[in-house]
This record gives sequence, C-alpha cells and structure tokens, in this order.
Amino acid sequence: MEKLIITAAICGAEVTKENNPAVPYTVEEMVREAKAAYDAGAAVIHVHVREDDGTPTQDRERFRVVMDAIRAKLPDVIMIPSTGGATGMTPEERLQPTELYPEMATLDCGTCNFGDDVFENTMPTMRAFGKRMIENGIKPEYECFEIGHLDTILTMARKGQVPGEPMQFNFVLGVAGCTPATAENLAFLVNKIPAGSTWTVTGVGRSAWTMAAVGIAMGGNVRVGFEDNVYLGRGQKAASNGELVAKVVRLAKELGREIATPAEAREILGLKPLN
Ligand code: KMH
Ligand code: ZN
Repeated sequence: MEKLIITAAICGAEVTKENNPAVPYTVEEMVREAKAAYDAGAAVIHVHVREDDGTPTQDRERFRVVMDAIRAKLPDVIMIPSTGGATGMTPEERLQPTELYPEMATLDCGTCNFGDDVFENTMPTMRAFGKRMIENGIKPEYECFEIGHLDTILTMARKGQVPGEPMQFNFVLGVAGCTPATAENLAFLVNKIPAGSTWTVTGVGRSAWTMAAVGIAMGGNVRVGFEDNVYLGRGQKAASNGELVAKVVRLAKELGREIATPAEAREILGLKPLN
C-alpha cells in the first residue's frame, strides 16, 4: 500500500473556542496548531482563516498572512486553502484564496444540508471555481459530502469544466444532513473514482475515528482536525490538533501503514516537487 497522507484541518469555519479552547483564530494560534499537527505526522494542512475574534473570513490578505506564517515555520508542508468558507458566503468571497496561486485548494462538489444551514454550491458556482483553478494551475481537492456529489464532479471533469485526472477526492462523511459515515458508503464512493485517483476520508464528529481506521485499512488517506472533531475519545477534548494527528499515526502503525512525508505526499498527489 502507498504511504498514508495525513491532513490536518486545524481550524474550520464553524467550530469555536467554546467547543474547544485550543481552536486557533489568530495568526500565532494558526501557526502553533499547524506545527503541532506537522510535528505529529501531518503532511497537509487544510487552511481556513478567522479574524482574531473567531469570525470566519475568506479575505485574501488574511489567507496570505496566515499561509506565509505557516510556510515560514514549515517550509515543505502542503497547504490546501478552503474555497468553501462558511455557509452563507458568496462565491466571490470564497474564491479569494485562489488569487494566491496555492498548489491545491478545495472545490466543493454540490449543494447540501449542513446542520441547520444549507451549503450552497450551484452548478454555475462550481463551473466558475473549476475555471479559476484551471486558469491558475491549482489542483483541486474535490470535497464530496453527498454520494451524488461524486457523479456531479466526474461529469464536470469529463466536460473539461474542472481540472481532470489525476483527481484527489475528500469524502467528508457524517455531516448532519448529508451522507452518513459508514464503511459501506465509503466503499461505494471509492469504487466509483477513476483509476489513478487518490482519496482521503474525513469522518465528522464521533465517526472521525472509525472512518480513520477504515480509510487506513482500505489504502486511502485520512483527514482529522478541529474542523471535523474536537475529541480524542469520549468526553476527552484534544489539547491540540497534534494529538488528533498522533492518534491517526498510532492507528496506522497498528495497521501496518507508514506515514508519508510532505515530499512523498507531493509525489502521491501528483504535485510538483519543491526545488
Ligand atoms: N465550512 C463548510 C461549510 C471546504 O473547506 O471546502 C465548508 C467547508 C468546505 O469547510
Ligand atoms: Zn474546510
């Protein structure tokens, strides 16, 4: 099996310090959490940004400052900024981090319920995001929250509306109102992706650990982090994203998967090596 790429979604747009006081908002806190995750074994950081008071933002300059600060501390880490932002943001707001020409960015593959909210990704929005990523040479991480999202994005790729193969998928399972986090649902999705694609699984809430174990066993990659889950175990809040990543590393060791370095992750994902 390929080595395991661990992604840390350190911040998200919805989780707050009330959920876990270690959730990062400031630039310093973001760097602290990215470093803790990287030191524990994460090759990839999924980046959302916040104002200092915790308000989610897609402001290009805030992304620039945060990503530059992380880059200064972790020169080889792969960063995947969010173009999802928070529910209710406009497509124009959400696209801002693509103006920084990141090597990757998320591209969300359809509209869905998101707890009590609706996460809106219309076809015109997705076409605009795909066009921008083609123009700016950005490799998308295709985030699928629903089973139908996968067919949607595969059709768009066939039409040349979004970047094509090799594609990287992130199956985010267990969001309230979306496809449940079960091994059966994950296997159904993985069986439909084109040969040569790569994939990651993200289990939201208490499903984080079962999905991590299933993803490791199936030969996929795993995302954990405060965006998705703030608990190490029942009632036990993680002190940092590093603790969440360390638990994935322990599971992987038990199951015989080695952990990919950022350079190995770049190769597996088909990204250009760093000079
Ligand atoms: N915050 C969610 C509504 C992404 O990063 O692309 C969307 C999200 C997806 O987090
Ligand atoms: Zn996200």
